[in-house]
Amino acid sequence: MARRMAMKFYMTPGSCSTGIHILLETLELPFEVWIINIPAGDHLRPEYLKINPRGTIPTLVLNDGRALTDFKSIALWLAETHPRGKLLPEDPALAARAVAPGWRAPGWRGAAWSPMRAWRA
Ligand SMILES: N[C@@H](CCC(=O)N[C@@H](CS)C(=O)NCC(=O)O)C(=O)O
Repeated sequence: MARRMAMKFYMTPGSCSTGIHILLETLELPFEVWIINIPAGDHLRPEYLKINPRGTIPTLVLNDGRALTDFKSIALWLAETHPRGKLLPEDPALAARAVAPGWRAPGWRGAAWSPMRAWRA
């Protein structure tokens, strides 16, 4: 029997990446979890920077090897490639409205804010 490919999900428990973890579980997708220990500096190791040069989590490596390295991009990709999960409204106008304000709301991870970034300073 053919084995289903699993995406690789790089995350830190208790961080913003938990939101993507919930989406992956909600959609019942096959994925491997790779823990990135930020306090230990895993996110700045060369092998991780090869995958995500920004050195942040979450990262989702797709089955074709491409890496999505931003919370909002991953969430949008999941919503658009798995419409049965109804993560976004079917009506494009409503979906646009749902995404636009969400870009600034806490539920959709804000790009500029990071409590962990201070650890690097
Ligand atoms: N724009 C990125 C930022 C992600 C981000 O800043 N993640 C934090 C954890 S919540 C992180 O990786 N911090 C480590 C660092 O900035 O050094 C996104 O929205 O995915």
